Amino acid sequence: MGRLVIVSNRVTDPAKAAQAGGAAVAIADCLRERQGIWFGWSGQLSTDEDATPAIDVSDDGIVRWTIPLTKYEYENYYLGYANSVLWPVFHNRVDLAQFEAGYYAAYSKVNQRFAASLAAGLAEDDVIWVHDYHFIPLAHELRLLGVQNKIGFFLHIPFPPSQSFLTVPEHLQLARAFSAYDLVGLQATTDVANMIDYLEHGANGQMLPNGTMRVEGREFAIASFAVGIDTNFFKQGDLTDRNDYGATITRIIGVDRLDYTKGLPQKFRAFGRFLQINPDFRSRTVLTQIATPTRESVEAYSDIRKELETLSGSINGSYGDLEWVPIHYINQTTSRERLISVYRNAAVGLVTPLRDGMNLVAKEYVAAQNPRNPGVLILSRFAGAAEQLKAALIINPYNIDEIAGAIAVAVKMGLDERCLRHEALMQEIESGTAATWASGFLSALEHADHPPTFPPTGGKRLISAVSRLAQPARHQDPNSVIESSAPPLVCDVAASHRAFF
Ligand code: ADQ
Repeated sequence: MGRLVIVSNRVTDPAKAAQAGGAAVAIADCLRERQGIWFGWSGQLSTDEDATPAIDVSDDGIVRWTIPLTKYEYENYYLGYANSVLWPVFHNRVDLAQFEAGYYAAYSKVNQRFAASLAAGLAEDDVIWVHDYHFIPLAHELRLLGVQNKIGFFLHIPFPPSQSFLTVPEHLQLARAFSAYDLVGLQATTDVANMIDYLEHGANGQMLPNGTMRVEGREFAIASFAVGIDTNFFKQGDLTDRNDYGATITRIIGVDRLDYTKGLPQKFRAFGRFLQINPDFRSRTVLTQIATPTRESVEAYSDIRKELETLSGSINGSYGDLEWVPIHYINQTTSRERLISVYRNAAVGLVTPLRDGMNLVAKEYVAAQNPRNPGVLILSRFAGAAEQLKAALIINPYNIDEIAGAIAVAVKMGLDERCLRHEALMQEIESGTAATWASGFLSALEHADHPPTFPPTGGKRLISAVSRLAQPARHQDPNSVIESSAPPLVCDVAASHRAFF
C-alpha cells in the first residue's frame, strides 16, 4: 500500500489532534504510521483564487498540504452549500435548507480546484481517504483528471431518508459523485439502508449480487464503520467519585456544539419538566450544558443560540433561588483534559440529538466514568451511537416527558444497575475505538479490486468500471458488534429497562 492521503475540510495540527477529538486523533495516528499527507482547507481566506498551496512537515513526519478559500467560496461553498444545504438536509431538517442559486456552482468549483491541486502531487500508488460532506464530488473530479488510485469516502454525518435527499436539486450529481469512490463508508446501518434505498429508487442504482452498488455503470461498495474514541484517554486520571445522591448536588452534563441538530431546546425543556414533577430534586440537581458556538454567521445557528438563552433564563427564573441555579449554560470550549473530570463528576450524561451521525460525547462520557460508581447515560435513539450503546437509557428526544422520566430514573438508579449498564456500554466502546475504525475502513479500501478506468482528461461520461470489496456492501464493519439477531432499539425508558435486564 502506498502513501495515505487524507482529505478533510480542516487540516489540524497533528500535535493538537487530541484536542479535536476522536476522528481527528485516529486520522493523525494513521498518518503518523504511514508518513502520510493531510490535505484540505487552511482555515484562511485569500483574495487570490490561485494562491499557492502551503506545504509543511510536522515533527512526526506528517505532510500538511493546505489551500486557502476566497471569501466568495467561504460564503457560498462552506457556509452556503455545505452548511446551509447538505448539513440540514442530511440531518433531516429540509425546512432549514437554503437552496440558493450559486451555492452548488461554488461547491463544484471548490471541489474542482482542490482536485486539480491534489492530482498534481499524487503518486500512482497513493491511497486517498476523503472525509465528509464538504468533498463529496472530489473523487469524481479526480477521476476526470485521470486519477485511478483507490479512493475511499467517509461521511461523518447521517445519510437521510430517500424522500429528504430527493429534495436536493442536485441529488443526481451527488449520486454520481458517490459512485466515483471505491468505498463509501457511513456511520450506522440506518445510514447504509437509507443510501441504498435512495440510490435504488431515486438514482436508478442497482444492488448487484456481489453486494456492490452500480450507479451510471460504475460499481462501488457501501458499508458502515462506526467512529469510536480513544478510550484510554478518557479513562486516565483520578477516579474520584462522582457527585452522589443525598445532600450534595447531582450534576447532569451536556457537551455539544451549539447546533440545531443536537436537541438542546428539548434537553432544557425536559430538565424543566423534571424539576416541575420532581420538586424533591429541586435545589440539589443541576444541568451543566457546555455548548461551543459554531457557524455563527448561518442564521439558523444564531436563532438556536437566542432560543437557548431565553429557555435557560426562563427555567432558571421559574425554579432557581438565591442558593441554586438549575441550568449552568456555558458557551465555551473546554480542554479535553478538563472534559474528563467534567464527565466523571456528573451523575448523568444527557445526549439528546434529533439526528447525529454517531455522537462521540456519549462514548466519551461512558469511558470517563469510575467503573465502581458510574454515572448513567441517557441517549437519543436518533444518534448513530444508539445502534451500539443499547445499555444506555434510550429516549426519543422529541418526547419531553420521556426525557424527563429518564432523568428521574437515572438520578435514582442503584449502584448495581449502574455498574451493569456501564460494563455493557464499555464493552461496546472498547471493541470499536477510533483506531479500529480507521484501520477497519482502510483495510476494506485496500481489499477493493483494481481501481476504475476513467477518461484521462476532460471525460464527459463515466465509464463502467469494476471495483469490488472482498465483503458484500451490506456486511457490517468486522469491528461492529451489531448483529442481525440483536434486540430492536427501544425508545421508552421503561422498555429500555426491561430490554436490558
Ligand atoms: P460533531 O457534530 O462535532 O461531530 P460529536 O460526535 O459529539 O459531534 O463530537 C464532538 C467532539 O467535540 C467531541 O469529541 C467532544 O468532546 C468535542 N466537544 C464538543 N463540545 C465541546 C466543548 N464545549 N469543549 C470541548 N470539546 C467539545 C461530527 C458528527 C458526529 C460524529 C463526529 C465524528 O456530527 O455525528 O460522531 O463528527 O465522526
